[in-house]
Amino acid sequence: MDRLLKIGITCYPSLGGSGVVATELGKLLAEKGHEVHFITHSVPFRLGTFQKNIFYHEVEVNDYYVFRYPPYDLALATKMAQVAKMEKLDLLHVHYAVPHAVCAFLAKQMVGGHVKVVTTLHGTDITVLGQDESLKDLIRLGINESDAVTAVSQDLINETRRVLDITDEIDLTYNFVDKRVYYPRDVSDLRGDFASPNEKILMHISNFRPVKRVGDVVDIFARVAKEVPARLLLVGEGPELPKIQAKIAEMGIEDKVRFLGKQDEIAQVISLADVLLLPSEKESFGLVALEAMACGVPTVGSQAGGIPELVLHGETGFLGPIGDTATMAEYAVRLLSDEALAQRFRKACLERAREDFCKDAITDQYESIYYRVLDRR
Ligand code: GMT
Repeated sequence: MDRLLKIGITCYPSLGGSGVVATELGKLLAEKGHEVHFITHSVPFRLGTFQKNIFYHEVEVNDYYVFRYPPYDLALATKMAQVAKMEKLDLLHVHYAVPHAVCAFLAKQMVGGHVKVVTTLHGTDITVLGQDESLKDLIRLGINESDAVTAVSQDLINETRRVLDITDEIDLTYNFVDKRVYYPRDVSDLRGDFASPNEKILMHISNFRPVKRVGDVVDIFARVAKEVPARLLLVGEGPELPKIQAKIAEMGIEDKVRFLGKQDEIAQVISLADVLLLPSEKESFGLVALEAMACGVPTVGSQAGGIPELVLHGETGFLGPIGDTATMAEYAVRLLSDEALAQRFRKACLERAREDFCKDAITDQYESIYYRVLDRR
């Protein structure tokens, strides 16, 4: 067996998929005996209760009067360096190039080159921030100074190379689900609260940012509801929410739509759905579609970014061009009105989540990247 490691993990502790993946990975590494130190501004929302081998170090920002803006990034870099020295960390695994890989680079300068830096790209740093000329050099620095870089889809690797002219190796490490948590839940007693027995449930879960195209979710649903008795459940919070509420009122479909807000028990919530809608403009991976897949729920969505690497068109879901709500609605109707097809998709979803996105295989992949960079010493 390879030696056990001391690993620092930094992520956005309260942010969607990347925070979930970083935290779950840390927990799995700790289960395998590694010592994991989360270095973040608040406790990661999925960390849960006390667990052996897991430590949490809070980044506190000093608000000295000379600072117009309290410098979080510098406080993070300093904390990373302190923890790395005090706990004798082998490496820092950071999620997002900006600011985390750049902070890790600074920490490494303070501690010395023996601490390695592994950076995982999740999308927004490349597809959104990478478009900003003023940030490009900073993102490139974070990536080029990392000892290894991973990305959550092949599409994101291609995009990183294209947008930032990166030529170094980038490892493909897909996101994963824990089948002990994500499996089809028996929600028969809950379903009646949201739909009558003859109605299908369509669901969308996101942070309601413009890239999620939640307006398209509503358009797809309105088209579907003309053909199949159905309800729409919207899960999450975010900047587009008021606009979406207004749109639903304008279309006169409030009685068919429920807003569930932010939910923690995602496996339970997703299990209520017959179809997940994910018509995003950009999506480096689409973790929610994997969570749905693991619960036996197919996705109808767009062909954006890494979604086609996850959702197999015609097998575990259907994908249409971005913005083509008519096509996506047709696909949803097809799935919702053909029980044999729906059963086939459900089975394929469960198999694919278990076989291709299993937590053990992907944790092993990260571990071998860690050993690779440490062996380069
Ligand atoms: O989608 C978001 O807005 C949140 C963001 C995040 O940091 O969690 O998601 C990104 O990382 C996820 C985990 O790897 C991916 O599943 C999402 O596709 C990716 N979002 C985008 O690319 C827009």
